[in-house]
Amino acid sequence: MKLSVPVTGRAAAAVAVAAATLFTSGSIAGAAPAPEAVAAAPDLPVANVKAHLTQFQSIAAANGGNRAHGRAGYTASLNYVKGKLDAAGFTTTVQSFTSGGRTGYNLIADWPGGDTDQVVMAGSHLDSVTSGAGINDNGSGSAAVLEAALTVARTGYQPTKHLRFAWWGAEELGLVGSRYYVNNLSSANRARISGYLNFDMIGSPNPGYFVYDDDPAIEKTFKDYFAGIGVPTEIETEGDGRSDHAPFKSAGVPVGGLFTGASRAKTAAQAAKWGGTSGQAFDRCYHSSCDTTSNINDTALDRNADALAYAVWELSE
Ligand code: DTR
Ligand code: ZN
Ligand code: ZN
Repeated sequence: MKLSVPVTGRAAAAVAVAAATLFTSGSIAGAAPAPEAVAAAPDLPVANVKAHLTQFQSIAAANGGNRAHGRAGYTASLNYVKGKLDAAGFTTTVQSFTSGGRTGYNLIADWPGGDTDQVVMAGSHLDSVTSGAGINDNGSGSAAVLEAALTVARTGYQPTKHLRFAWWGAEELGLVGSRYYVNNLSSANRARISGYLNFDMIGSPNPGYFVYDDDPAIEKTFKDYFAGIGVPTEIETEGDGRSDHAPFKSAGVPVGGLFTGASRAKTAAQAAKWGGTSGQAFDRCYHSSCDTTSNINDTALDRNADALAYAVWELSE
């Protein structure tokens, strides 16, 4: 089983491309002062996010049908993500741990620059259950976080705060990788994390649009995005403590995130505002072998990936 050794992979410096910046140049005498320059988050092409999902599907097919902790499919998934990040100029670190007698791995990617006393993190678990490829759970979050990171590099974004992206191992065994990461942070490094954004299941086939209601500022950032595109949201109530934001929250880090639903059934009221099928689970293939690339709602994936980018840009500038 090939795993890239824990190295800091740094390719040639990313070609700096002027980030899309929205600002009012100068101000007319007597007018209100010009607003601060606000870096506008770019749109993440959903085709790019789906291309990563296709890779995850192929990886599962070539490795026993899954991408689960301790299996070849997980290692191959990590190598795929790491290879893209190394080529884009990220500093990557592979953190290993043991769970259930098998070795697991977290992948951490730091974007060089920014104030390392103010670290904005975005993360997702990369492992699937053993029963399938885990494309919605959680290839969707992993692919969107990857595409956001690659977009930071492609646009040469240089925010005030430091950006760190993470792909967790063994979430399905009980948030093992993310808890290992948080527990092994010094208190000083834990205090440096100004926020952790979690993305676990963001492309459900019968989607809802749920926003975590943990940190008010992060919650507002996500709600502002969805309000801006005219999509109503609800507070996420199914998952308190059920995904990788939980260890960060327990350590006092402000957290937030997005979710499109798992095995709970969509109500008639929810179907009236979001479309889809009432009385049917948000994801009928949750933890099943049918969680493949055909188990994704492209509109939900697109909207949540763009909301992810919006929040990363807004919270790091
Ligand atoms: N624990 C996740 C699925 C999950 C269930 N409820 C929530 C709420 C928020 C995020 C994720 C979830 C898993 O099976 O990976
Ligand atoms: Zn799961
Ligand atoms: Zn999950």
